[in-house]
Amino acid sequence: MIFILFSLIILGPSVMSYPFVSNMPNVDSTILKRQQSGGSNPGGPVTCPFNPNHVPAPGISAQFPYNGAKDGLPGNGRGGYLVPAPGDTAHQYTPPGPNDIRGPCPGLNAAANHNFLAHDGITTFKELVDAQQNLYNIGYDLAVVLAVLGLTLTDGDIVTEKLSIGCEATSRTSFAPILTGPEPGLDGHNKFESDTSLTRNDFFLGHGDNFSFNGTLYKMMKESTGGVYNRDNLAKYRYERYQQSVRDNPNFYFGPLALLLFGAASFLYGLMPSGTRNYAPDEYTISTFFGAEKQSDGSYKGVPERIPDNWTNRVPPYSVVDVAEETLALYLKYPVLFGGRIDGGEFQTVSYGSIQNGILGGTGSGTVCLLYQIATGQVPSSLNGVLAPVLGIVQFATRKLGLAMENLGCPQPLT
Ligand code: HEM
Ligand SMILES: *[C@@H]1O[C@H](CO)[C@@H](O)[C@H](O)[C@H]1NC(C)=O
Ligand SMILES: *[C@@H]1O[C@H](CO)[C@@H](O)[C@H](O)[C@H]1NC(C)=O
Ligand SMILES: CC(=O)N[C@H]1CO[C@H](CO)[C@@H](O)[C@@H]1O
Repeated sequence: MIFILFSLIILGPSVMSYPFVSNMPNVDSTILKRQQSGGSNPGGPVTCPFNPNHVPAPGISAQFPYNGAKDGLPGNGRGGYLVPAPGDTAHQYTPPGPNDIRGPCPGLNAAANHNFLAHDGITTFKELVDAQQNLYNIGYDLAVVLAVLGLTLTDGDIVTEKLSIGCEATSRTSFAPILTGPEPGLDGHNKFESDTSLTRNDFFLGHGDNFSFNGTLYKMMKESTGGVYNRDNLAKYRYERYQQSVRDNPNFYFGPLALLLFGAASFLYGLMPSGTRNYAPDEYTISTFFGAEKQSDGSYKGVPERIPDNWTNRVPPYSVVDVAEETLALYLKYPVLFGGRIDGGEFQTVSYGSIQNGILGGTGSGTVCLLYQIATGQVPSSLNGVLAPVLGIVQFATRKLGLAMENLGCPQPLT
């Protein structure tokens, strides 16, 4: 907490990239109100499961090579195969036990439930990059961008390169908890985790729990889309969620990182559909990945996420350019303002990169570079209370992204 405040108030560059925050008359209480995590709050270390038996993900083998991604390096990018591979017992579905951490991302939860990530939910940069390629056939460039975002925006540890896919497990991710301060993991709010998720509560409305599956929201998504989770229907549902949050959430914040929610929405039709079902983004597929189990009374209960039976992944890799184009396409169907409000006050817009006065500018390459800008550390992160602030993260991200994104022509960060 101290570190979050510290980085927002002291670090000029971070504040400038968040004018919405810096313009607030009362920055301290604002941040405090939005960042009540940690301790025994939802997502905090007190209630976070602890599994003393950390077993790294088994990875691929000569017998079951998937697309050949290992050690955080590029695989061959060729998808269209069954996952798990027939006979590959190492990657069969294994539900999480009470000591295993799961979080807000159905894609990573499913990966951990099939041992593409360490089953206890404490994963690494390399596991994330490998799993995204081998399981989903995500392109190497996007796999690296998402893994960098996971580690930097949500306070994984850039020294150990470890990250909790859910609640705060600093004792297991940090190289030195005293130096790094708390590392909240993917549950940490308003860095990666944002308001207006598809199936997660807004932070404020959920009393701090914005990461658990919410069956009411899943049902709304199903009814709004008619169970066809394509671009048009998800664009509409995302717009409805935005309106719902504007109406109900006096502390609604839809900042630059909310862009990532559009990207995640595109995963429902871009990554989850199966070749054995003609790549249809249908109810069976989506409910299985989301762990949404329909009850006899018509409500939905959260159960562990899994890969649908007889599932084959997409054939061409899903790249950064793909996700940027889909992000923009989803946004442009129902353009909304980026910004937020405090205690029901007036809505204030943000400007950041190709988002100006709350409006996302309409070019695919602008959106690619916006993702790059977010990934290279120009957004506040709590990691930097004591470690070389911002610069360390920028260097980490730039180093990781160099190979993956150097050809995209985005302005390079100053390091
Ligand atoms: C390193 C890689 C990844 C990281 C760090 C990551 C992280 C996250 C986080 C923090 C959220 C919560 C956002 C929010 O609700 O505010 C999220 C949501 C989501 N992620 Fe991921 N993710 C990754 C990869 C994937 C993959 C590979 C898939 C799918 C195959 C996926 C699918 C989704 C979906 C569909 C949501 C939206 C859930 C909802 O709104 O209910 N993610 N992810
Ligand atoms: C789920 O979301 C609905 C709609 O926003 C909300 O009314 C309800 O309180 C949420 N349920 C839980 C358990 O948080
Ligand atoms: C699984 O998918 C394959 C490839 O499309 C198909 O040949 C097979 O019949 C399917 N099996 C089941 C059990 O659905
Ligand atoms: C603090 C709080 O409201 N926690 C609730 C959030 O939502 C989950 C279910 O999604 C409840 O089990 C928690 O009690």
